Order: sequence, then structure tokens, then C-alpha cells
Amino acid sequence: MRTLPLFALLTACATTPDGDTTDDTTSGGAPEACAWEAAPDLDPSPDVVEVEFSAGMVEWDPGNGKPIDGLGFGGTVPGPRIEVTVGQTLRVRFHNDLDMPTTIHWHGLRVPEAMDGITQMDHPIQPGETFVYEFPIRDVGFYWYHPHMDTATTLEKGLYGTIVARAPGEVRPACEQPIVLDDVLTSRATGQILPPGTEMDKIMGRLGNILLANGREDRNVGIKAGDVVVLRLVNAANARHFDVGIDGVPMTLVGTDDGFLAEPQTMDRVALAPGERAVVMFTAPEDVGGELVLMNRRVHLHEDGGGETHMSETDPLGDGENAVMRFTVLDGGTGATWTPPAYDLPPAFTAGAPVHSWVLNEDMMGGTVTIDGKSWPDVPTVTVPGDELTTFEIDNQSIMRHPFHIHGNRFEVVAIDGQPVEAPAWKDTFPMMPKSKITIVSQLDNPGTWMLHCHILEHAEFGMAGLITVE
Ligand SMILES: [Cu+2]
Repeated sequence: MRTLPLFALLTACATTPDGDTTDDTTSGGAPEACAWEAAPDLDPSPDVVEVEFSAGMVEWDPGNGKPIDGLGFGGTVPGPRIEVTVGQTLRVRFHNDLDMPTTIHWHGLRVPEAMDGITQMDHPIQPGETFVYEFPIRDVGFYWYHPHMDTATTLEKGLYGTIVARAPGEVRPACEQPIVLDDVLTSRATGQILPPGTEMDKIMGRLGNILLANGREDRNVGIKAGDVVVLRLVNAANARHFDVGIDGVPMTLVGTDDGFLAEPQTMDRVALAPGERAVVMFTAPEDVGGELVLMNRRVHLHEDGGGETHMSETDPLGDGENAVMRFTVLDGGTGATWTPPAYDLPPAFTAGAPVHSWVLNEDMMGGTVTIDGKSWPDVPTVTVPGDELTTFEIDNQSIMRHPFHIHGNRFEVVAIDGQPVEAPAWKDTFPMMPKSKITIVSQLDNPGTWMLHCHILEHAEFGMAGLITVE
């Protein structure tokens, strides 16, 4: 019998009985604490984490004094933070208080097919119904959850939340801050989220006019001078690709979608396509009272890795950099450091002969987006044996970026345009550049029929989605 890890006890003490996270707190005044505050575990067994929440209407202040009539899990945007350890079972008692049928997809987690929210699309959770999701946690990492129906509308309105899956015995950093990056397109007059857009939006993806960190544009998190700060970042935007950094503060990337890196990488900026995650750390400066601003730089969705733009596009935020959130340096630092757990680190896979090459494209004349020349749901299923290292290619023949996401099975990118990728990383979502091809290797040890799709939500809904059956 496993014992309850100390950090789980600490977490249980730090949360409120009604399961609210601090995400709905006002951030205009004193900085909020840097903390991962998890939803309370309702099951006393050390082997099970049970949480309970609903999806419903939420009036939510994005920080500009104009509350949004939005949607949320557990009454907040983002929804409850879930904390589990590899080897535990996660049980989520979910009530649908929306006025539409829905499902939850556990983005990146290798769950059984029936829990993935996809096959459920044929028999969704109806308004007023309850469904219990339950599955074992297999992999360490930073994950998120969101509906897998009407995604472009429901995610824009605020339906998303985060999950951390810790290694057994993982020591938590003193300052660990999840940050859900998002943008929403609002009416300047009313502050309300504008209705789903035009046919052009379906091709171009919908970009917002305000940037949000954990649902607000005025987040201010306190960090202690000289201490290490660990950020868990996820991009929950419909189409916006984020490129964030803090001027003069280098960051060390220690984790990607589905786990930690064998070799951390120091960088000035972190790029995140919709659906991607990153775990980064930096050291807070010593000047108490100082302020750091996390800035986002515009990413052109029709620009390739070499800086060539294939088509002009407009961004409601313009061409400059925009603030995402602030950090205020407080005293009381203890020189705290943190070493990420060396747990299930990605091995160096070698590519074999690809068993399939998925081709992503746009049909401008037909006004659609395609995988292998077809649009969902009229797509052929690729069937492959399970439990084998399997090589695939993804060939983006279009002039636009497409973040490519596979459900149910993690992978490594081993080559980009034929050039080997030296540092292995566990991924489930990868930002495909225009006119580029990648080679991936997956273990395929989770049998089932899985969706694969572009994570620009307008593209996924508009047809850039396919299926793979792992036998
Ligand atoms: Cu796309």
C-alpha cells in the first residue's frame, strides 16, 4: 500500500472546502501568491484522487471591469486545478449544467478510449446529466482539459482547466505557478465575447483582442527575491500562437507537453502553439519591489520558420508586443531552488520507415481545410499495430501553421524537414510550420481509435481532423 505523499497533505490543507481555486480573485491590488492550489481530493484513499465540478454559465471579469457572460468549470475561469501522482486513479464527477450537450477531453493524458471524450461525441453528456470520468494516471506532465464539442465556442467562453501529474515522491517548488494563456475577441463597447465569426475566420483562425493569463488581463503574481520561479504554461487560445518572454530574464525549459526533459534548455523566449505546454523556471531578481512583465510577441500564422510570410493577415492586437501578466518581487526569499524529477525522461528514438504520412492542406477555392485531402468526418482511418515503435510523417503542404495534436498516445519529433532533432521531448501537440514536414516516433501503447487534428479550433471544427486506430 502506498502512503499519501506529504505534498498531497499540504495541498489538501491549502484548498477551500467548496473547491474554488484562487483563479477568480481580483488581481488589481496586492500580488497574489505564487502557488499551485489544487481542488480538494474527495476520496480518502491514497490511490484515488476524486474531484467534482460542473460546467455552467459564469459571469467572469477579465480584469477590465466589463464582466463577460461566459462559461466555466467549477464556477471559475480557468476551472479547478487538478493534482494527481503517476500511479493514482483520477475520478472526476462531472455535471453538465450547460444548455448544450458536451464531453470533456483530457488533453495529453493517455486515458482509455472511452474516457477521451471522442467516442462520447456520439452519446454526449446531456444538459442536467452527470458523468463520472475515471482513469489511471500513466505519465508525469502538465495537462489540461476542455470540451470536445463546439470547441471553438466553448473554449473561447472559458471552458478549460489544468492538471499536473507529478512523479512519485516529486518535491514541489516553493513557487509554482500554472498560467493558462488565452486571447478572446470582445466587443469594445460591451466587453462581451463576440459571436463565432465569418467563413474567413474558419480559414484564418480566430484571434482575440485581449490577452489573458488565468482568465484575466491584469494578473500580478508575487515572487520572492532570489528564489526560483516555476511556471507551467499552456496555450488555450483558439488560434493565437504565443511567444512569451521577460526582458533580461533568461528562462530554462525543463518540461514539454508530457514530461520533463533529459537536458534542460535555456532560452529568452518560449513559443507555444494552441494546445502546447511548457514548464519553465527562472530566478527572481534581488530588487525587492521590482516588477517583471511577461510580454507576448506577435506570431504570424502564415510565416514560416525562416521568417518568410506567405500571406498577409491582420491581428486585432497589432504588430507590437503586448503584456500578458506581471510578477512583483517580494522580500522573504530563501534562495529556494528546484530540480525537476528525473522520471520517465524521453529516450532517443530512431526513425524507421514511416507507416503513414498525413498531409495537411487548405483548399482555398473549396473553402475548407483537409487531412489527406479529406475533411472530417469523411476521413479514412489509419490502422496500425499497437505496442510497437512506429514512425509517421506529418506533411504540412499549406501556407499556414497548424498545431498537430494526436489523442491517446504521446510521441517524439525526431526530424524536422529531414534534419534530426537532437534533444528528445515527449509531445502530443506540435506546431507545424507552413510548407514543412516532420517525422515522429510513437510507442503506440494505448489501443483504441483516436482523433488527430489541428488545434486551431476553427480548423478542427472545419474538417482538419482524422482518426488512427491502434490495435
Ligand atoms: Cu490548422
